[in-house]
Amino acid sequence: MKITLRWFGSNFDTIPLWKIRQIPGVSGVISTLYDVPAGEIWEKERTSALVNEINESGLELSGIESVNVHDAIKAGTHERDRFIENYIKTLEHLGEAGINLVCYNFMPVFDWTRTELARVRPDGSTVLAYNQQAVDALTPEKMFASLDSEFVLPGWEPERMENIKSLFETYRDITPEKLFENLVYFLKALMPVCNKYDIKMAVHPDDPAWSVFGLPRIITGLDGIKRLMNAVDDVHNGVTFCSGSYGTNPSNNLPEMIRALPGRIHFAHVRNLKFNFPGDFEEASHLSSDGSFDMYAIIKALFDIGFNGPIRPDHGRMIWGEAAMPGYGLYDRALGAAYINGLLEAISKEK
Ligand code: CS2
Ligand code: MN
Repeated sequence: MKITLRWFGSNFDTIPLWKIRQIPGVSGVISTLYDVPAGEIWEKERTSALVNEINESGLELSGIESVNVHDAIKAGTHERDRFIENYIKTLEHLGEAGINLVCYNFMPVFDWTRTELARVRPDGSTVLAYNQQAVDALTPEKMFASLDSEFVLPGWEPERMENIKSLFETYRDITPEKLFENLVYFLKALMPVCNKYDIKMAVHPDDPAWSVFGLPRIITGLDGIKRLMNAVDDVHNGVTFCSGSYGTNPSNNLPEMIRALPGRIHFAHVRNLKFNFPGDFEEASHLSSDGSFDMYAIIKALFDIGFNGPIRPDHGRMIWGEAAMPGYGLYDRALGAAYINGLLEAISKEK
């Protein structure tokens, strides 16, 4: 496994690459062109400039998170083929730059949902948290306003929020079944270019792993992913295994899910959550005993199925007075990386 950190690019991220380079065992970053709107083609020059910048810092670009999928593709509108063509062009440019991992999600309208960006934990650290009652009491616009972040939140960019009413309208008749068909249509169209450049597509789970604001969601558990793996049965159609997203649903058995997907997990996100009561959870440090997941069992399952792609600590807590994009500070993610290193060393020596 290659331990990596997510990095949003020098225009957006407050953390410079040289600091990431100093975390033991971290050999690469997962990045994106954060300012390219979903649906637009990534220019060749900008893609290779990103690779060069990262290489110059002594790291590699281990994959892209994300090339966002335009809502016309997700909703299957008459415009989708044009946007799929653009996505294919972007993949060509990525392939030519030697990149062979692309993470994306297929959540309608927006990405992850949390109701608090800085809930205080007993040790004084702050974390992202989710409360179902709070979601049920709000509209997406009000929730976005109440999050009140000084940073652009990945997946909640202000320009998405501008079109939110018409976006909801677009999805009015989209059932989960229709959304699934649209995902299969999209992936089938991508497979030739993925095969040509050996690019692995890795779908990120929906977060939380159930429907919010009445929108359909399909990547929430093992049945849905297995169905998707069979519908487009090509190794380039794979999964981002994100413990923190699948794990929002306590009935998802994370190690069992990993063991059911050999060869199809191309990217792993690890983070821990603490369930407080039904409908309420908060993010925790990566350490098993701080949250509700058995991190040893998760890493062991990845190891046992022979997963050797990039793995990254996912959201961290905000600690030691750091100010950064919620979930994406340096300190706690570096602790997370160190913990993953420790688990991996122990597991590999057990053999
Ligand atoms: C990430 C997601 O920050 C997070 O929760 O895991 O935003 C993820 O990057 C996207 O869903 C992938 O497209
Ligand atoms: Mn994730």
